[in-house]
Amino acid sequence: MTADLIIRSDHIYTCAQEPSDLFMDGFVAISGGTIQTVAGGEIPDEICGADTKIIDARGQTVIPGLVDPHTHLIHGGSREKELALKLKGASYLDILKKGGGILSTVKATRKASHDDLKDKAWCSLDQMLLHGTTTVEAKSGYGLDLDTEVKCLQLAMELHMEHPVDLVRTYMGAHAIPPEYKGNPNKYIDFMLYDVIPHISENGLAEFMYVFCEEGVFSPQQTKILLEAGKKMGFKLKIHADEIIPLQGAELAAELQAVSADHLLAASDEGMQAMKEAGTTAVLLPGTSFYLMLGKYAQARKMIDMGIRVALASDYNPGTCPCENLQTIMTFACFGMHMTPAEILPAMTINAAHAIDRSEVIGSLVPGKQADIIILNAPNWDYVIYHYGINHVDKVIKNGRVVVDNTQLVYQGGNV
Ligand code: IZC
Ligand code: ZN
Repeated sequence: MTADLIIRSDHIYTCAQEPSDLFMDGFVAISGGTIQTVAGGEIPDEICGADTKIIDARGQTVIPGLVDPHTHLIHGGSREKELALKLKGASYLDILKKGGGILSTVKATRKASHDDLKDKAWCSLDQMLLHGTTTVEAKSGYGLDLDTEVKCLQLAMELHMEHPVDLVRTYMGAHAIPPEYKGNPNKYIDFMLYDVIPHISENGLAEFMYVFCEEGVFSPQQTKILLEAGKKMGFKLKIHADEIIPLQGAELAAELQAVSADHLLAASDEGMQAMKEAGTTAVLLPGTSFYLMLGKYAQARKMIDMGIRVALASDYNPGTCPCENLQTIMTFACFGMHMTPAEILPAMTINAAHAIDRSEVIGSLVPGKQADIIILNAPNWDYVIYHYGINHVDKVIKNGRVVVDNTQLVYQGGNV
């Protein structure tokens, strides 16, 4: 069968299986939006038809499209005014207690029209795509009431259908206690358990459920009740675990067989061991550690050495990491957490795909997988991490179609 598109390069990192995951001279052939062949050597004549397009990426680096498994993509407004408060010493939880932080974004999101939310999220998705991200997990959690949560999750589906970037949806009603339930957290939890979670499940509005388990927000006991209910209603689970205070979130993630536990700066050794045994992916968010000025990062080295699957994500959100660019996150992963370039690459591709239960379809250059591929203006992968602060992405191929070319967006009307 002839290919629609063939990419030739001397640095193709497939992220399939070490050590055979780098072709120093080879090609990737794509047909019907799917990877057909990845091989070393010359391109065989029989896959080149009259309409086959060939991209010569020799001198450049070819890797799978980046996967961002933790974002808060859809929200209204921005929170730049909190920056000065933070610099004066106010903590993230102090700002939240004063009705700022998450609750100010809730107010802005409730007020925003569908089109305003869509335009803002679309711009963010364009930025992500320009920087090499081809699949994004998106959490709700800035509506909290039923209508706004549903509005945001429906919008995420609309964006998935219309924008080239693929979206995976997560319900996160358990992000903060909304003002209408102030002082009455149990009533809000009942509202989620009996009204919102069943509605979202019955209408197929989200695949995952996530709870912000943190001191002063949702306790481990409340988290467990919510996630167990979600699991019974068919959701896959994710947990905000041990970011600031150790609350045995990693242990809980393992116990509930969560797909991922996210943050983990304060995770215990026992919790990490339990995650390893349960096969729970660790999603680390070093951009957030940097932006919160914590002076501390998750123990990526220890987790990798223990054999835990480690993924990286942006945590793109208006409070603790307003950054869509995964290449910036790579800088913090390397220089903050001491992950090597060879560890960062799978953490942003195949391991990130595992974190959203998509490892069968994306995350590596393997025949039969979706043809999501990026071509970087760099002679090899290590160079991308080494030369920081610029966008290395030259081309993005999404589902076999070129959507970023020569560093510019070239898709038409979305719907790739
Ligand atoms: O809006 O501050 N961590 N939730 C939990 C966030 C960060 C997002 C925000
Ligand atoms: Zn987050």
